[in-house]
Amino acid sequence: MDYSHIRNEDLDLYNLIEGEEKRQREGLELIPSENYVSLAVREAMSCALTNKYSEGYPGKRYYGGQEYTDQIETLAIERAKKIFGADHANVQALSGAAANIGAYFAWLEPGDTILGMDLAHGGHLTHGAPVTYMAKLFKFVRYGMKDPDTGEIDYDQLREIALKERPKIILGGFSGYSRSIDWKKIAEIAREVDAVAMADVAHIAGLIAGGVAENPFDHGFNIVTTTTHKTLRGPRGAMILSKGTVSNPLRAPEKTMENLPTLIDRSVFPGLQGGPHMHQIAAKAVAFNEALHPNFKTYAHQVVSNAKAMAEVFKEEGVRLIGGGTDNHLILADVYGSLDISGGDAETLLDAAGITLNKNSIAGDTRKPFDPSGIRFGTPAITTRGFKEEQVIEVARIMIEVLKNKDDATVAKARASIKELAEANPVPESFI
Ligand code: DSN
Repeated sequence: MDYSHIRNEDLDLYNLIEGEEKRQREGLELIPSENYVSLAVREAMSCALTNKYSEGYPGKRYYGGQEYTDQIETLAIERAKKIFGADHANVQALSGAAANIGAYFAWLEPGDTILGMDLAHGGHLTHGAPVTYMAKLFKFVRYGMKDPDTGEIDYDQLREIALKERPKIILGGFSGYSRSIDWKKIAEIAREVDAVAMADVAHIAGLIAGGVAENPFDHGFNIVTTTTHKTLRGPRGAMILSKGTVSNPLRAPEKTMENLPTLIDRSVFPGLQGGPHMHQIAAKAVAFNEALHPNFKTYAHQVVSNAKAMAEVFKEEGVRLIGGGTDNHLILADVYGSLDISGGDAETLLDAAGITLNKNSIAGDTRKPFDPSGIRFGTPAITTRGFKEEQVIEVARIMIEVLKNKDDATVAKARASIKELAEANPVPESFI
């Protein structure tokens, strides 16, 4: 990207941006929720649409001058619907948290109950962590894994809690879970207790788009939320997809499943947000077009093959993996239990070696969240760089060596190898 105007106006900021560009170029990104977007997505993010206000929805805005914005938002909506087989897409949600909150308020009243995955078993902050405002407004009850070593979700427990608590939403989805979810089972339980089945697929949206993970809509889910910047490889942002009919988004309809799309639109605007970020919506449209390209299928399959290959190396080296392996793009390893290093120290050491990942609590963790027992890492970003099994196995071996030896010499040697790997696999400018 050309940053000449920033450089002329604000050298301090320019230097910091350049530093981050270099960090991303020379290191390897293994945070499973991060990725590299195309230059087309970045161009859309910095285009003139950032100047525009567009409260409302296509054809029903509160501001003039919507000749192009209406068409841009419609493009993003139609592409999103096509990718996920949805009846409706709200592409205005600014972030994953806003998408989830928007979906909760579309269907619930304060005090209502949501049944979601236990945070310690892989659920997300916005699925009812006690520190969130949502946890003060709604009652969250939780299901979890039967056994962290196999990762199988306890669907009997899920059903029992659903029958007892009668939640209005049953939520499937995660930010730290490496196995597949039985969407059909969850949707069946939701129907049994007359709840809306909602999936937060933020982590695996790209895998669904690429046909390598199951789509909750194919199994009877009513609402699917997702961020757009993880495996889906778009700009930071989110969307809410739903099944049902669409009426006037600015009128309050009855709370019926058929009206979910309208309830969601009203919940996002005017309920939760003001003006949509039209540059972000344009960038989503670009990314959705890329996700519809046949190349994206190849990418998504490689993301999973790479994660499986890395998981095997860790297993061969005797490292305990939560879930016993991976079906998706991420791996959760108990480094404290297996390699006698805390998650925090592992993150710091690997950072010094040029590998970025995050410390993560594991089910039943005896350590504090800020320095837990686990690390979480994954393959979306390095797969975008073109890494195949051979290279990710090399990366996994380097990681193990650093975590086992824990000394400066090993870190320095690893850093040199990682830089070499990164330089041999530059971040591509476009994907189609
Ligand atoms: N922060 C994201 C993640 O890393 O999984 C989820 O919002």
